[in-house]
Amino acid sequence: MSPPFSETLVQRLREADWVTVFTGAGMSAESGVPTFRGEGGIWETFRPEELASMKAFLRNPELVWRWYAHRREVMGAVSPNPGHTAVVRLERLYPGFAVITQNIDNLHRRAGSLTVYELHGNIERNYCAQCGEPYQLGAGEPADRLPRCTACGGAVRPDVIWFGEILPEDEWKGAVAAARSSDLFLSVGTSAVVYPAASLPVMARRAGAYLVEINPEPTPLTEVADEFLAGRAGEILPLLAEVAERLRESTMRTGGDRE
Ligand code: BV8
Ligand code: ZN
Repeated sequence: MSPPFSETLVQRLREADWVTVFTGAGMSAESGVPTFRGEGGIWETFRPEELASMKAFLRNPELVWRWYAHRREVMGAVSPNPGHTAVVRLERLYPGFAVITQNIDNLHRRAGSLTVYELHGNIERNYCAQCGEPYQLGAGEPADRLPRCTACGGAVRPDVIWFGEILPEDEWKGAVAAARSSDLFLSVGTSAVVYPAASLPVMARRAGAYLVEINPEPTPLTEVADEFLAGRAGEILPLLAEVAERLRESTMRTGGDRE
């Protein structure tokens, strides 16, 4: 089946120097990680502020810790899906490449992606909310009991960015530089409602990137994007990677001159 990609997208896949893939929870849906806002999403049962915020943690650290312990367990038990692997295949084809993810599940790194900007942190890292000391969960430690900092006895929290918290500076700077360098910017599996992350696709487009959105549903980004590919990440990204490999290999074989 020939892929449903436009001439412009094919041309960018052939000629891009820099490709960026921006991902949200929909990227991991096919691995079995529930999204946030869709049906069956984790936030159907309560509002995000109730748990993904410092206020919630201060009010009830045990509850928030248990919620993340549950999510860590889910994320640890799943594997990267063909969408993640396709992103790794794409990374090998372009001199400039970055993954910018809002996901905290570490699945891009586990799939083998090398340049990954984790805007909202990583659930596998924890630190003391009091003194900032990193905290390594002990192997035999009961996962759902709130750990205490070995240095100061403070409550330990997951190294994720909660609402109202600023994004890690290096990750944000790297993501902005990648967006601004992109010839092709793929926004995959995100509802594009959380800021400042959701400003990156538009930033990329303003800087000259061809903006492609991959999602089974339209989002607020759809009307801004140059191309909307309706479908699942695990189905469309492998098709994209296949086309890109064919195009880039033929370019390499003919020594880089355009057909
Ligand atoms: C900050 C980590 C301030 C924790 C998360 C009013 C207007 C605008 C902005 C604001 C506002 N009020 C407050 C704000 C700012 C706020 C914000 O944007 N709120 C939104 C909700 C309105 N932002 C913040 O607070 C940020 N910090 O602004 O700081 C500041 C500034 C200066 C100085 C001091 C402070 C911090 C935001 C980070 C919050 N942390 N997560 C955790 O995970 O528990 S957000 C959370 O949402 C996740 O990171 C998630 O990734 C992110 C975005 O969600 P998505 O990834 O898009 O997931 P979602 O479920 O929504 O969508 C999934 C999509 O996938 C759907 O479209 C679906 O159709 C699609 N899909 C499903 N299956 C598939 C698929 N796609 C492809 N394939 C499939 N198979
Ligand atoms: Zn401490």
